[in-house]
Amino acid sequence: MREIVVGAAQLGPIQRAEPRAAVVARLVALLDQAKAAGCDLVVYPELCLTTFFPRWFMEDQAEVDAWFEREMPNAATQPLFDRAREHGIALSLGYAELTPEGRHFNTQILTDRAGRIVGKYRKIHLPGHPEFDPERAFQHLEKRYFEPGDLGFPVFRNMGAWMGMLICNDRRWPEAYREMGLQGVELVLLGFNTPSVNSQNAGEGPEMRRFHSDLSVQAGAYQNATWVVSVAKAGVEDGHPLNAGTVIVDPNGVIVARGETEADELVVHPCDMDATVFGKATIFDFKRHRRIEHYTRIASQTGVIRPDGTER
Ligand code: CDV
Repeated sequence: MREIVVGAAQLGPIQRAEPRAAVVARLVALLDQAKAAGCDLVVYPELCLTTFFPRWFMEDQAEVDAWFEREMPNAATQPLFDRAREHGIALSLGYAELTPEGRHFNTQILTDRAGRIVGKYRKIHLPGHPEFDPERAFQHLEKRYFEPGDLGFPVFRNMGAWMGMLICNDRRWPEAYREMGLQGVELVLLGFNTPSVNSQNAGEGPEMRRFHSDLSVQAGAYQNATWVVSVAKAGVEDGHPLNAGTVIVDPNGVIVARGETEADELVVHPCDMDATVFGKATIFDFKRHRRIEHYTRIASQTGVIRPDGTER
């Protein structure tokens, strides 16, 4: 048995005017709850230090850059890192990263129990659009404010387990899990901000969105025999509802713990890394069963090309 007690630290809404210090105080409060609950590792959502700013159209780069962190930890987040080290709890959290070279990424990091950063992932599947879109009910400008991640899908050894990270839209792409599955991942940590309605399809509401989210993480877990911890930012941010749906999924694809609110909430589950062994050794023993000679299209073609040569 290799048990890691995981706390999925769902966040309620963060309003545009809420300063980082107030948000970090909420993250620390969840960390204290996690300590009381016996957690070894706490996972926070995507862009967890600010409101989901890609919904706002901005042209002034200085205004955009104000949402980004130039270093991690920094003055605002140091109290979180200090408390995590004090408690001996590892962290994974998402934030907007501005590199010294001026590059912008939607990033998630992983620390060990001493508060040292041992892993970094930069979001690869960026949804949305780069310019203001008057056709949409609201904007989703990730393609404007971030560039696609440049680190691939790395897997890290931490706390005696193999851990990887995904960010929000990545959870819908089977290739993302499989890249980590092929590195033996046992625990996938991911955070998300999913609007409760589809900006291009008013008929797609919260229930369908929840179904798609669950379906994606359950499939990713089962098909790679890995735990998946999927953590929401939820509730209404400046009039814009975000779907809840925090879940912890076991390597059979079963949801073993679920958030019940749209507020700050800690969802806890003891995750045995050895529960991944059976699936990895049998039905998803990749070495015995994969047929890569038939998968070349996956890594050489992006969009659809029909057998008659037409594209969609
Ligand atoms: N932050 C996200 O990546 N959100 C997308 C929405 C736009 C569909 C998601 O996949 O949940």
